[in-house]
Amino acid sequence: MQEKKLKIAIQKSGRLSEDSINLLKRCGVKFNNGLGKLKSEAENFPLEIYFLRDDDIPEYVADGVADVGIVGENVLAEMQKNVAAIENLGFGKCRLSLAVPKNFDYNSVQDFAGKRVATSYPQILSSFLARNNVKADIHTISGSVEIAPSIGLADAICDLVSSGSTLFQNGLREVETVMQSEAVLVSRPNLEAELQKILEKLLFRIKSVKSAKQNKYILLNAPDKELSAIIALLPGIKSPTVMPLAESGWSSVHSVINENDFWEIVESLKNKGAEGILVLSIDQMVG
Ligand code: PRT
Ligand code: ZN
Repeated sequence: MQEKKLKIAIQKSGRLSEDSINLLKRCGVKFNNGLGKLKSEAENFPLEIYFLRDDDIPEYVADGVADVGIVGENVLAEMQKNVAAIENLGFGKCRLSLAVPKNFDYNSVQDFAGKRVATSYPQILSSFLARNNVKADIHTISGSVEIAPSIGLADAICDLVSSGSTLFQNGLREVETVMQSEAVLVSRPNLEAELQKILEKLLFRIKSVKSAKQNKYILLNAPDKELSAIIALLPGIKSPTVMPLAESGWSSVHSVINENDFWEIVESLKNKGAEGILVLSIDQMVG
């Protein structure tokens, strides 16, 4: 009997494509992602990869054309399909925000009452406005939302923002965050047992890749008299590895540290006399 394959839909070309492909590759899945391909079969994992427009992914997953997919939470919330987010992936981070022209005298969300707001996210925006008891006139447009106020099409916009430079270049000011978003792995509910098993295998690998990205491997030389203070700075997974150096009075210390604490810890280590500090990225961190 032929082995069943899990079908995953990822963005064909856009902001999530490269990170989605890299994530699968770091999970050890080998496949050909040649330009213009619609579908690819993994060589060493029971996975079929579909390359699609991001807006179509929730529907394809809900309809069972694909079993799982990678899509922004913004698209997932807008499309309102019967698919569940099962894992945050840590890339494609942005926020959906309301922005007004610089000369708009803005005080509160009530100022949108009766205003024309251009957006590609009418569902998310209308529920946000309803939650705030504001009645505005939502104009749905599919692209270049940021130019709507300057051409007289709208009084304000609701669009995705990451650095904020697009808003700035168009003379707009961000005033309310409607939602935060990042790429998520989505699945259709009630996958059959065999597919669920493959998904769990993939998910285990995804989690290992994610925690590897959040951590760094650190090696350093520590003067023995400061060893306990240095060890206290480095919790490690269980506890740091300590080995004597050839030169007496010194030890080599190995550990794993969280990326967020990285600079703080390195500074404290130097203050305690640590030398030859090396920091390496981790490929996989299992269990
Ligand atoms: O062709 P397809 O339909 O697949 O792609 P698309 O053009 O609809 O989507 P794409 O590739 O632009 O974005 C895919 C997903 O990336 C989005 O759904 C978000 O989840 C995520 N993402 C993250 C972003 C941004 N950051 C982002 N900055 N999507 C769009 N933008 C745009 C935004 O619309 C605005 O035009 O970038 C501009 C703002 O960026 P800053 O840096 O100037 O603030
Ligand atoms: Zn799209």
